[in-house]
Amino acid sequence: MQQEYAPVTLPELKFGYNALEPVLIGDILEVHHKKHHQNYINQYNVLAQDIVKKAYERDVSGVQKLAGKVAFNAGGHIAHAWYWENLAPADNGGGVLPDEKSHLTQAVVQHFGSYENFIKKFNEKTTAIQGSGWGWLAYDPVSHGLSIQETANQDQVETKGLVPLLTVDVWEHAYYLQYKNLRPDYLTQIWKVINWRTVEDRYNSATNYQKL
Ligand code: MN3
Repeated sequence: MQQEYAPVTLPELKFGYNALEPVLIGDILEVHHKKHHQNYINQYNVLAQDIVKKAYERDVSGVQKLAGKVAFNAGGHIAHAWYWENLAPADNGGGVLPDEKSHLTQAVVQHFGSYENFIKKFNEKTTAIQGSGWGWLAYDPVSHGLSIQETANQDQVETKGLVPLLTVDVWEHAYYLQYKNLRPDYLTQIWKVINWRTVEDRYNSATNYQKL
């Protein structure tokens, strides 16, 4: 007998919708979290049950047809959950770079020269994503290297075997209400509210370094 399906639920933000102003206005954050993120979760919950049902019915073709939609909505949930964790109000750690002794800082300097250069390259590459997608700082557990990655739609760097450390949503719904078509302006401002502690924690966890 099948177990009862336990739906995925929307993770709460660790800050209020207005807490990232003036970088991101409250309207953007509220709609983005309550509507967009919630919608990926709702779709995922329906599709996850459908695909399990098809699998139980040995409807392989039905499973195959749903798989892409499941991946899209699962990706939408996973990426947004990362994104919210990557953000923090400017008066509560947002934008504060890790200190120079940190393992993450050493790796960023080794791979990009400095945080300033990393941010410049990240913004160039992420601005250039055509249509909707995400920019990432990712760790490769095989080469131990860091890289900037771009993915389309709700695609995840984990499917490339990489560990996501930082992600920025560049779907228009992430900035349009405030920045209109100016994705580069959104990307310039977003670093003021990036929660580097979470990036550092993920790096330390991925590399098994102890937090300094
Ligand atoms: Mn989004």
